[in-house]
Amino acid sequence: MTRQELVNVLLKRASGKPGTRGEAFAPANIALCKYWGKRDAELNLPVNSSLSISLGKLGTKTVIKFSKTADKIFLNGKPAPKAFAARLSAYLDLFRNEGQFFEVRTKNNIPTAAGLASSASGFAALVKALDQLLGWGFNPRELSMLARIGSGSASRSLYEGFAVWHAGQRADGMDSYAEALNREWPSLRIGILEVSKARKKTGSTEGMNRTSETSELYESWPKQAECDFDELRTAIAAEDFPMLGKTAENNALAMHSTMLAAWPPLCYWKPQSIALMQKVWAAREAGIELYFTMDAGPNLKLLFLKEDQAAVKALFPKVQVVNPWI
Ligand code: 2P0
Repeated sequence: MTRQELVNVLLKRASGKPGTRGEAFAPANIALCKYWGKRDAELNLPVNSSLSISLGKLGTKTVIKFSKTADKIFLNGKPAPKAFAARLSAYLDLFRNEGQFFEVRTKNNIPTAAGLASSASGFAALVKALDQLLGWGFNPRELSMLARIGSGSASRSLYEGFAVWHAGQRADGMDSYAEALNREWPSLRIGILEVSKARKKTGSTEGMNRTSETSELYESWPKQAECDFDELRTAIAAEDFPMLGKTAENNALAMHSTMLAAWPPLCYWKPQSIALMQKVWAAREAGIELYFTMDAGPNLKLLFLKEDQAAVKALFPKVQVVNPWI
């Protein structure tokens, strides 16, 4: 099945009438059980289910209107870079009628430098704004499927707080959607530790494809991810922070291990990333309940509880603390 065929199936369910404008916000999200590997690259269907936490007010706001001539795409108040605009226009092709163009203004309030201004909040905000402009009247599950075909992790950015993205089994991906866990954990905090602002050489899509095609260790990944997904759900239900932290950190390190065993090898870490990991391990040995997770990049995201915030800030003066619940 192609993306266009999937979109056509969903659009048959649309109920409303087009308006003149759409405006929406979607948060960035950090996976505690990672999405790493596709069972279908065309439809962005994942090998494993994943679980994330959204970053509250940090994310993307997007306004969309119709445009008379060509698409006009702005990022943070300026005409968007070519590659960004091309990716967005190609996505909009899935929805446009003949001769229809769009004006899209998208703004990130995530510090781009922290490597978090990913495609996730961008595609989620765009899909929500499109739903308003084109009057689809879709529910969050349907919107998460549309966001998914823009970028897999965007499916989870439809929600605040914890979100799960079910891998599903169907070839058409109609059972691969995200939903909210609807479970608040008000004392949970995320700390962003920036290691590098540089653009990564290998994007996530290429990275996960190379890993699943060449890494012997990838064979063990789906099984571990499935266990971690269940453990995290249990930890969240029980508000068991050590269990959550341990599972998330181990999941991230297992994902990075599959990459190191790929060929050519894939290592997103910088020397400073490793130094920071070791600092986290030393802090834990000294009795602080502190854990980390890392995505396809060199930056660390710390996980800790509000009561340890002062200790974490003392150890990592540059940490940017995010409260996911506001
Ligand atoms: C995640 N990542 O679960 C994992 C962890 C990176 C490492 O989702 O190809 O940009 O657009 O579906 O969503 C990044 O992958 O990839 C990602 P595509 P996406 O957050």
